Amino acid sequence: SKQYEHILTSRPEPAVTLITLNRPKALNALCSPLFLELNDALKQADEDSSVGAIVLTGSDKAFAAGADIKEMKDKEFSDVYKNNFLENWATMTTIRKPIIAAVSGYALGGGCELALMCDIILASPTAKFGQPEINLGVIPGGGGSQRLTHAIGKSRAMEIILTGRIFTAEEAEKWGMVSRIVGEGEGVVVKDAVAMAKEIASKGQIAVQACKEVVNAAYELSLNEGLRFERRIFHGMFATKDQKEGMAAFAEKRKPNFTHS
Ligand code: CO8
Repeated sequence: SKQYEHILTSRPEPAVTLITLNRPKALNALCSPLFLELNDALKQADEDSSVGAIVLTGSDKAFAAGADIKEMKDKEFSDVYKNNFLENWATMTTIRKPIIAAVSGYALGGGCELALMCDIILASPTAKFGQPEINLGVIPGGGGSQRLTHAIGKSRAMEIILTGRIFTAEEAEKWGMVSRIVGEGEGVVVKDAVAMAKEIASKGQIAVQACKEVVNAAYELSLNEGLRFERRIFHGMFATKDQKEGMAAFAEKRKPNFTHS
């Protein structure tokens, strides 16, 4: 796989791409070059038909401690407005394959927002989330005000964003922002995320992609529009070989052999 400067990529399972943020000295602060590399690696995995799911992680100490404050601090309004600063963060949301965030340590500011852009968040018991932008005289800029509010509700999101306080893995789980907390120990969250990604990658890729598409539609559409959209996509599944194979395998009491077609 490609050599990058700020991230590492690997294939811990034949059908799983693992992307590791790798700026240990800066607690994986998200500088612009890191983002370009991350987007490139995500697109590559999305286009590789042998990849079924993606895991995004950081280090034991930090998933990511936010956007790079040192890179941002001297920017002027004219720079950020003209160049549409942070616009490329949205690239991640165009990826069709499932992305699992394996979060250990700090996930602050842009780091928390990055996790929220993923499809599933698994947290180590050491995970520490927060939107501390208020302490820097700014506001969340990577979707925190929207995605965190959707994930945990208005009152909690207001508290977190207005006070800037860190919240724990336990709180994040109780509030429904992370799907679960894994066992203690270095590397456990990545191991569990890779196992989950492997399981997802064993399904038919077309149905997996469609699941992601319809669940995400729940954030954009009214209930009636969403239900209609889901039913149309469901109907579309009957044009795939994987539907024939999956249902035939059930009737024949055997395991399906999906061909992603
Ligand atoms: N940017 C740049 N450098 C950072 C960042 C950061 N966000 N976080 C940590 N670092 C650097 C430190 O400066 C330090 O570098 P050096 O050794 O050269 O001094 C190194 O990483 C280690 O950090 P600390 O010594 O501070 O480590 P501690 O264990 O004492 O503290 C903390 C860890 C609590 C995480 C602390 O580093 C901290 O508070 N970091 C900043 C957290 C923060 O405010 N994050 C929000 C940033 S603003 C933001 O994300 C806006 C989002 C905009 C949208 C982005 C698009 C999605």
